[in-house]
Amino acid sequence: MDPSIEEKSLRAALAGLPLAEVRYCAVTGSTNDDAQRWLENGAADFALVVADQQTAGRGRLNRRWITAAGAALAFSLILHPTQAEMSRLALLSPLAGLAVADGLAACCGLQVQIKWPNDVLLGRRKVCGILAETNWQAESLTGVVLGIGVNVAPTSIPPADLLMFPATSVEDAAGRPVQRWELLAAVLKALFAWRQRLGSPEFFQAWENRLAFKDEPVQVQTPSGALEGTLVGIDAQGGLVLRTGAGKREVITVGDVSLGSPGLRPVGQTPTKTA
Ligand code: BT5
Repeated sequence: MDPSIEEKSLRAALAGLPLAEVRYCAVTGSTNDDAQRWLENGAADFALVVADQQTAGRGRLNRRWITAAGAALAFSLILHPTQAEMSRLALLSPLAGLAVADGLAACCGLQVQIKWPNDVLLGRRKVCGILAETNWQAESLTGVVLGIGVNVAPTSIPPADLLMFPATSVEDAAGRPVQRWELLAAVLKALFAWRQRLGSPEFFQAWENRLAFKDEPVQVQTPSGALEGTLVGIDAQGGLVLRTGAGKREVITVGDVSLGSPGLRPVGQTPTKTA
């Protein structure tokens, strides 16, 4: 579609939301990189960068995120954390996960699971990835960039050999076409609402209710090695709680979760231990 028509339709869908400013790019490297630069040049709270296509989209740990043209949502929201939010920065990516969950429920009637820390799954396949990044100048926090990518049309799903975990799209799950800017508006609306309740009991309850693989055997790859155990839940800081075979409680703050059952391991990943 003509980029100016896309942009008009995007701006119409976002009208009425309390966004500071919206920048639209037909093609960019990474909306998170654009948002970081904008933040350094004075972007306000709730400034938003949206791209139709990314050529250098990023995941966590410098992994790649693929955004095909005309088929996905790729956007980055700039936040200036309040004093209260400063002590809860780790909850900003689950905030995005809850927003995507509510947006998909409101817009498409879909029920998602959140794979800790912040992948959004439909039917145990990844439909959305989230990358929250802080921006510091010397000792002070300039702001946070909350980057969100959602596979909307089936053509947004990357080839299986590029995936760590099986993927799907919103339209595959909904069984009908979805207007992506309407979905974006629903996600942002939910994000504004959850931000008011960041770290509240309802926030943790909603997160736990959608937590993927609860009470199931999982394997977690952490920077210091792999851990296996039963997924118990989330602690008050947003860490993942596992109960290992020896009955020990382990809290993990950084890692990638996969199911302990061999059939559902991330694509291409082999277990370090057999159960
Ligand atoms: C993520 O990282 O899932 C975070 C992705 C964040 C993307 C958004 S898009 C807007 C903003 N701008 C950016 O540059 N980034 C953000 P991680 O958990 O590390 O997962 C990365 C892995 O997901 C890759 O290694 C692939 O296996 C897989 N992957 C890549 N593209 C995918 C896609 N479109 N759908 C499903 N899985 C994908």
